[in-house]
Amino acid sequence: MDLSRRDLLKTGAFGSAALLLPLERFTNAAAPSRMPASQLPQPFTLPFTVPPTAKRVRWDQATNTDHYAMQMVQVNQSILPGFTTATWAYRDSFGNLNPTFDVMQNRKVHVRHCNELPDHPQLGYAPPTSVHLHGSASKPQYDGYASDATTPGNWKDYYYPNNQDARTLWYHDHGVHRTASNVYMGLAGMYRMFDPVERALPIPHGPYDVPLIVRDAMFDTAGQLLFDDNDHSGVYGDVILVNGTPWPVMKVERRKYRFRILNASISRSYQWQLDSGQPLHVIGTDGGLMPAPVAIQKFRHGVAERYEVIIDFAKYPIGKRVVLKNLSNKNNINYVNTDKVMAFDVVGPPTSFAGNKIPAVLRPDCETMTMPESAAVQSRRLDLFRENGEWTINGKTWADVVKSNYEMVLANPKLDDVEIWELTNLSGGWNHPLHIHLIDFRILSRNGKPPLPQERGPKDVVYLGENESVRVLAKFKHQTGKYMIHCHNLPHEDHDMMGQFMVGDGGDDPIYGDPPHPLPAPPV
Ligand SMILES: [Cu+2]
Repeated sequence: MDLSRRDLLKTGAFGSAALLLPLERFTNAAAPSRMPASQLPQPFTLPFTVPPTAKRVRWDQATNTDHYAMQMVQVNQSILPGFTTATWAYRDSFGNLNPTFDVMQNRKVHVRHCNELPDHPQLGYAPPTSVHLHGSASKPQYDGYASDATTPGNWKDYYYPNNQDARTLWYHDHGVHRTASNVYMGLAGMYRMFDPVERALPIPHGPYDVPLIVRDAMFDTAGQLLFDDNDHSGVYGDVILVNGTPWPVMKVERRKYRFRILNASISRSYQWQLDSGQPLHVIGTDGGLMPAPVAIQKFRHGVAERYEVIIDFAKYPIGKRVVLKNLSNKNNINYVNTDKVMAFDVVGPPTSFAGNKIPAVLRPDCETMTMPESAAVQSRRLDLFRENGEWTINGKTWADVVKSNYEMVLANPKLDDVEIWELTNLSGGWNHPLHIHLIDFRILSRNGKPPLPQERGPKDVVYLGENESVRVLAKFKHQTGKYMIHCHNLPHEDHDMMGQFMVGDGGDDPIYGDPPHPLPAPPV
């Protein structure tokens, strides 16, 4: 056991927000000025790209495991024309940056993550990292537990079972009290899990199944990323990036496309609408396919939520441009071009008609969506509010969890118990996209009314608008042990709206279950 690490964790030296705040405030105040809007690219002038696909190092037949080796590195990338920007990325052993993992259900994945990051270029800290695969029922020590920190010069293994239903997951940093600025630098990517049910549906697959990782950012006059969390309330940039490109334009054929939209922003929520007036057909939510598709003119999309959406470009003539707009929601800070996201140019007839349908039934038998409310054996209440300048859940913070030596829990369901949790944002002035790790849930009601149309699928993040109260039903299956619950507006998470629950009494230890090791890492 690394005693110095244990001591650091116990004394909370990684985790004391109070110690870190004055430095951060000072550094923010000294930050250089924002690039003027006139020097930013015009929307729909840069070509759309998709992230590369992650390449494994080897496949081990005996354990049915794909092995990947990744480095977290600082790399200069061209984001704004005429500038290079220092970013942080996960890089696979073939040089792919923030690649998309494509995984078939029941094929296990092992990823060795090496933290080779320098100090943060603006804030000056040495980044503690912890990689969370969001949407995966991973064991506690592989779930990106915030205080399971891998500091620069160390590596850690992560193992993923991939035994849930097909879904859109994403991997991102979860380092304690530094998640917002670590993710803002670029530590995020997509992870798609497929299964036979999803493969057999005549929905768009292959080149017509397209990741849309949407985030905002702002830049200083030298083209470097500028971090400002507005006194821990939120980070709101004036540039919208889709798969890393500002307001791109994508060439499409006259047929249906499936877009996996991930809101990977730090704080911004979106409200999608097509300028053509055509509906968006939502077929999937955080936990995978909905029981049935929902056609909707516009919908709200909070941080960390995933929505799979089909858009039918057969409705338009060749030469037509369709714009994906952002109508925004309350509590965002908007700029001149944050009301638009990307454009689609219809350029030709389909080269394939495969997977060109929206079936009336998608996944009717998903347990999360079919288990009855009467199966619940416990009801709990989690209230989200700000107290003494800190964001809290039931008045508690992650600092309280650290102080308790990681013992304090907000809930302790038994393995396979079904529970109803009532989640309430008690305040005006803020929204909280609340994420519960490990489990999928079904939204039973929102403010006493049925869930919103786009929310009628399995979820793991729920948007809690001002004074909203949402009841969710969840089965605490797959793993025992301690898992986090937190706001996914990342400055709220960092300061310090995060707690934990424990499934059963035991499970592997999230910090000492498989701790990091000093670099260099052996081959996977
Ligand atoms: Cu929040």
